[in-house]
Amino acid sequence: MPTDSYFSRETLENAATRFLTGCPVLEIKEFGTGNINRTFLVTQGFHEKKPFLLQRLNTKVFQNPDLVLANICSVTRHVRKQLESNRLVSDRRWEIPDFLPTTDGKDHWCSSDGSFWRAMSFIENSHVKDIITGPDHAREVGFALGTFHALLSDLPISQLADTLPGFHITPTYLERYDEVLGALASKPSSQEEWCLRFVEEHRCWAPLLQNAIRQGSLELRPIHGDPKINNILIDDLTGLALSMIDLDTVKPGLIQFDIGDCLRSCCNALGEETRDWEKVVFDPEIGREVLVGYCQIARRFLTPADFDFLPDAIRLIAFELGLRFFMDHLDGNSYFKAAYRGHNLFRALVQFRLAESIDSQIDEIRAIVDDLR
Ligand code: GN1
Ligand code: MG
Repeated sequence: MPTDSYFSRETLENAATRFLTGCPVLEIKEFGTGNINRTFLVTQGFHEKKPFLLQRLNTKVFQNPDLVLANICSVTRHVRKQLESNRLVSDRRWEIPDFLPTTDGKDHWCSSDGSFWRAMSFIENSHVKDIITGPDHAREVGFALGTFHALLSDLPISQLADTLPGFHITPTYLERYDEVLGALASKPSSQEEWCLRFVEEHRCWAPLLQNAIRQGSLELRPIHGDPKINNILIDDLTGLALSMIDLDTVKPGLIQFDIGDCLRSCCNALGEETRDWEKVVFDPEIGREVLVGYCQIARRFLTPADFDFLPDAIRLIAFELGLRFFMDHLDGNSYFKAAYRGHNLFRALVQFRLAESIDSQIDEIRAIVDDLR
């Protein structure tokens, strides 16, 4: 398996041509900010041929890539059918990313070193942002997630495989974290100490959603799995949301994971990559706008229990992501790409600080959720 730091032009071009029909490659450049996969924008040599996205799936994380592709196909097929028969988003542009077949009709290409390559249509005249630009943008992000959930609300979860066992199961992350801690040899730095203390003081949050599933209060539904702000495409022209991208994590789960993940990424004006972690705060007013947009389309299928668990779920998902980053930092950064020394530690500090800020405003967040019921 090649290292994650470098792909030669030759390697990339070799992969790209598997998805091309007789057209030369003009340019290939790295695209987006994903923490797991590598994504490249490929521009083709003939003017009339559209650019497309070439991706190398991280098969250390997605150990069953065929199932990942099968899930995406089930979801996109279902959404296409829904769009033909209902009017949920009939008044706006709404697009679904498409896989491109290889020249011999397959949905991916494996290179001799075992790399798993696939290609997707590039949705033009659209953009993503890493930080919310204002209330309209926040409502659009919420609307996109609500649309995604609404379009999938009648897809039986039996049609989706669990492609990432343990994903969003906070108690399982804690168990692994305890193992990593047990094997730790070096003395923690002051920032690591802060994280260690934070986890110890708040580990009681971890079982909330798993208990809710066990007790039958919440049920599994098809979820996106990674609906952070920069997975929602915005139309350049109208400013309206037009797609949810990055469908690798679609699987059965709780919509609370998705809503929590969306809010923790939208309501942090410094973004999840800031090093200024001490200044990170959760902005409940942005949260309100995201939820207003979400409920505009999703209220019809939300149960009272769905609302009950939301405030705590938002806090939990920030805590969980912090724990995942921190664990990876302690464990040699083998899961999340790290661009500099301490990168995953800073990411952890940001999420823990966010969870702390959510905790200190939990009554206000509860009141916002209650307003929307
Ligand atoms: C990862 O690779 P990316 O950026 O799409 C991660 C998500 C995290 C996210 C945090 C499969 O997503 O769970 O929320 O980083 N994806 C996986 O930015 O673990
Ligand atoms: Mg992702």
